[in-house]
Amino acid sequence: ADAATAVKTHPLATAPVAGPPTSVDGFVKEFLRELNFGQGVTLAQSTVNDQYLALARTVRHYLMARWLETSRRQFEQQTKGVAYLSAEYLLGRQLGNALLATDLTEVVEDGLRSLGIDLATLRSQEVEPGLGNGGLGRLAACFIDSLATMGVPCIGYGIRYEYGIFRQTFVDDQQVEQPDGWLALGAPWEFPHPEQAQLIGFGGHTETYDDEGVTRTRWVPAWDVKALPYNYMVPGYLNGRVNTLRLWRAVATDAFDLKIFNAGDFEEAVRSQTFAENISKVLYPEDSTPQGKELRLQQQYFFVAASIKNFVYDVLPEGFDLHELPERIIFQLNDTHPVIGVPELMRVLVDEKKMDWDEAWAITKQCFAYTCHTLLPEALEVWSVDLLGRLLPRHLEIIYRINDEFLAEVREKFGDDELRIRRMSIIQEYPARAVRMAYLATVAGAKVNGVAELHSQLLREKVLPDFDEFYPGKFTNVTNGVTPRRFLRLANPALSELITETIGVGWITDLERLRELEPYAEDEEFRARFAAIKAHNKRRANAVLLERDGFTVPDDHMVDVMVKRLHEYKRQLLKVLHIVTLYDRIVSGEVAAADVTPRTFIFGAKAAAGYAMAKRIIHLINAVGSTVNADPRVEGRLKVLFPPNYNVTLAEKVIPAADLSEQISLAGKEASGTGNMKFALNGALTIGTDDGANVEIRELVGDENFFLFGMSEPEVQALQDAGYRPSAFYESDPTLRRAIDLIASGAFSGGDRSTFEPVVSNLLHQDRFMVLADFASYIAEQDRVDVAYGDQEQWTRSAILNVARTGFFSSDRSMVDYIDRIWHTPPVR
Ligand code: GPQ
Repeated sequence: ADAATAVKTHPLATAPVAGPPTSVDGFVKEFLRELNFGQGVTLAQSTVNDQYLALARTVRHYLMARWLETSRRQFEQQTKGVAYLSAEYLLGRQLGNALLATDLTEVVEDGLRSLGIDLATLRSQEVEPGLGNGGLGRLAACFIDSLATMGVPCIGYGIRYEYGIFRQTFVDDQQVEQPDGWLALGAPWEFPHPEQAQLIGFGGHTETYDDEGVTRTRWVPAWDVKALPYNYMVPGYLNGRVNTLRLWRAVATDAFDLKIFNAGDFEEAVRSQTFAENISKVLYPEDSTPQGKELRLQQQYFFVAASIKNFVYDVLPEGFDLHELPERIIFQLNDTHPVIGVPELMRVLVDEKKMDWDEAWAITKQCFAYTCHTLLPEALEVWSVDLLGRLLPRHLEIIYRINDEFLAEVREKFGDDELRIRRMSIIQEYPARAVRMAYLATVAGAKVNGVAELHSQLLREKVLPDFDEFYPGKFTNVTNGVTPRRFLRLANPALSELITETIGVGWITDLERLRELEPYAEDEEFRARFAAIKAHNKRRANAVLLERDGFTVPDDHMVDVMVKRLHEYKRQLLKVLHIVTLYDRIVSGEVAAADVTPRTFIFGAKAAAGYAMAKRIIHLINAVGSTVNADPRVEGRLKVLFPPNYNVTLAEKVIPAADLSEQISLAGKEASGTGNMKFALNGALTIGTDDGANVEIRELVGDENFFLFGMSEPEVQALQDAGYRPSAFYESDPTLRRAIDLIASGAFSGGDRSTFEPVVSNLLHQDRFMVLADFASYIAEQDRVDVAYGDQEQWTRSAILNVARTGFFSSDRSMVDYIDRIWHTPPVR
């Protein structure tokens, strides 16, 4: 105890020693020290990977003092902060961002050059942590970047998957998934803290006991696993702040192993180890389609329970009065994945901290807020009562009680309206008894938000109308945003430089200042420079695609990009039908090749491994691409590129090169979209439906700088209600018929009519997302795109205005909205 006190009261106890000097010499020394003593090689012996690892660790040193200082200050001040709970963080590469945040890029570049090393080479050595599926995971990464940059205390909590989103390859034009062993070459950005491990229980039963005259419940789990925290730095941009992302890894508990081991069953002991470690083994590659698998529920409870324990027992100071929890923290639920945290906090407060139920509920209701990211009914998570009761028996009891009390309140307000009660119950009865996690989140959350204006409106009107009526003021909107650091400053250095030269550097942390670019749309010289940058970015993307996939993007082509997860609702098929139509126009002789605007179509899309139709669509895109790219009749006019394994790293190269951004989901289906924002900010024009955040993009950039097509959400609803018959569109539209017939004929499958028969027949007889209904409008608008692209001066004007008018979509602004409308954390400095 004396030794501990001596350490804690030492004059140097809390002030970290300064990081290495920021001079080139200081850097070189530190880098070589890491290479020699950390990596254990001389410069001459070192591989690129050695150099990358040493560089990453060197950069960490520069961030470390700020990190320690940030957590020391937060501990002293005890102001309200955010705990962002997310099963996914799609971070992208770390090195470039860390260099940007510390302003070290030039020092490092110069220092490395003096050693004969190229910084860009080391940067491309980094394997990105793909710990997310798509938009939802990338949003979490943007949000924690913004919070650090704005000086808001935030801990991101999540799972350290050993394997992130699968690596996509194509074999015979079809998707094949490979494991993403992102840790294999070393993990220089993480800090394991095994001493802060938490025990997480599962299974077993509950029992009541007498606690000095009070009957209490305790949960007796049947087995447990250890949750080990791995901390990651989340550096703010040039502000000296470094927040923490804490990801949990599952390992077997010693006790569990030992018991079996002592019983003499070594194999069984190893099996149990494997069983425990399975929990954080792999990211579920399902995007917007929860599978209801037991391991998935284990993952959810595992990381949420570890996070809440960590916060309550380790982050809060000793003796903290838990009645004040709502003044200290808000747990933001990123979709329903972490919603099991609601009964978990109740269990901690009532069973462990022996708080009265009503008091605990009053606190819990103020500590959570819920973000919904979808409108698709099949994407709303439910957990069967069977499974929940088996895996988390105490939590199921708590959920039942929350539901009973909630339904009693509903009765009080609306009378014994049994239909309404059944509709609103957290427990669904059919087709199987199950917990509706979105309902639980809505009942428990202080606020519920959608992710774009239209989405939030439809969420209130169509998905949760009873709840909106019951809880006036609970629903709100926060339109998504993207971080300008990664998606403009880092991804598009050339444009960033032009912007900074024109309006100063303020835009990087105050993106609305891009407005100051508006007048330059009329400046011919500025337009020329802007267009030259787009051309430069195309060549840069070309170089990357050539190296990685052997693809070339012709210099004189419009670059037309659709990158996002493969989902029927996103309608990659509509894009395919457009390409087939253009192809058909040329090969049929209807239009002379010379009269077609040359375009290169770039796709990027992963399909969930079990999503058969999505995989067929990938096959079709590749098949159409192979045919089109090999046909001399369309050479130099149409080109289709589908680089496999689209990820954040590739996005950073492809998005700045795009002329046209495809945001073509059926209206009312895409909650927001965030790719749409990244493209507009990088000076692509959008062709899109009135869906998600497209609506807000169009309002901001103006109709004349946006290519709108397709039905509006009310029109979609009306067509649905009237009875949608896709075949009617097929029969009445000869252009559509030709495109579909061409696919059906086997023109893209070596004459085999069966290959794409399921795609064709689904389109003709079901077409849940109304591809055929929007086809004519899409083609007409695409023809207008061609005409518009013919006037390059005007196109560039529009592109500049897209950049100038979309500063609203900074995730910094999203954070301000969360703070004002939901979190009520102290104002941002
Ligand atoms: N989103 Cl429900 C996902 O990426 N994964 C999911 O499981 C669900 C939603 C997306 C959504 O489709 C996009 O429209 C949003 O822009 C994005 O979340 C972030 O809110």
